[in-house]
Amino acid sequence: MGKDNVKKQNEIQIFPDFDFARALNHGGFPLHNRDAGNTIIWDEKKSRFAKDAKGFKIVAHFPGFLREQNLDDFTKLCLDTGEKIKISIGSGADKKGRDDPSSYIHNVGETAGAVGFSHCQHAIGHTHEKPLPSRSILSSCRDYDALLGFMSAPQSKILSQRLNGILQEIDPEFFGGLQAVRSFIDRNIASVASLAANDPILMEGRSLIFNRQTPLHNDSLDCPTGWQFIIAAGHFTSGGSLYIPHLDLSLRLLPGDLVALRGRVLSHEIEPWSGGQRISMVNFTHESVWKYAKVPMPHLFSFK
Ligand SMILES: O=C(O)CCC(=O)C(=O)O
Ligand SMILES: [Fe+2]
Repeated sequence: MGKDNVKKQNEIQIFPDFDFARALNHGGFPLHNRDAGNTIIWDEKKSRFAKDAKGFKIVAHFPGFLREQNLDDFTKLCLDTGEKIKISIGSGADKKGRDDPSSYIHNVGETAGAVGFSHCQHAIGHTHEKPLPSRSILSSCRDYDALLGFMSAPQSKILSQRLNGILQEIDPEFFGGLQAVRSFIDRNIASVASLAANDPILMEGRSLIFNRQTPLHNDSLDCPTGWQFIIAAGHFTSGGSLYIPHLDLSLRLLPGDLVALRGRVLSHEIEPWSGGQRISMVNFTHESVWKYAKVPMPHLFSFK
């Protein structure tokens, strides 16, 4: 897709060659190549949306979302948590995919590893059973204390509330569905309800990632019509952008920057970075949890 094909309207950029509904139902859209020279780069401190050919919102970019003391406090909380749980590499379910050990950058004095600590999730192949807290939260009293400490720390609670607010703004229908999922959980799954009582984030899924140059993937368990949030923290100073080959779009993802994307359909990867520690937190919601709670997911024709 050439740059000339893209119509700009204030902070909304239309990608006329990409049709989200078709990509979701039939696939078949080419993955562009970052090196071909036509890449659209969003590297300014300006909030923007990307919409597809039919005007569906598919990406939202909020550079500078977390700033100054809030960013420093969040970075510190992430590093302290990683240290307390003795975070490690490649122990998750996806160690041959996006969590391949070779994707981590090892630098002296920096942390490398990832931990998933969803309020609730289904074990693979057990989507008819109750979704329960991630095993990582309950693997030891030490980890329970550290991860619950992360969730209920003031800086992460405030961040969670702000992320809920952003979601409500960009997709009120999806936000309403998530509220219905939460209310089902509160009524039916005591262990999850007790975690959620300490942590306002509505998306039940979360991972915290240190120094991973996340390779190209799509999040195949996420809600098809849903969103995932990626927020960067740490000390790196350049690079580390998020590249979306379907759109040939590279988005700045420096410490404090937030990207929301429909990550089930739009594949994405992290570009190399420099200047220090990279941290990212991903918030997401799995289709199987909505199905278990019998909450309808937004239909393609209803979102904008
Ligand atoms: O490393 C990142 O920030 C991207 C992570 C991601 O896309 C994922 O875990 O699904
Ligand atoms: Fe992802």
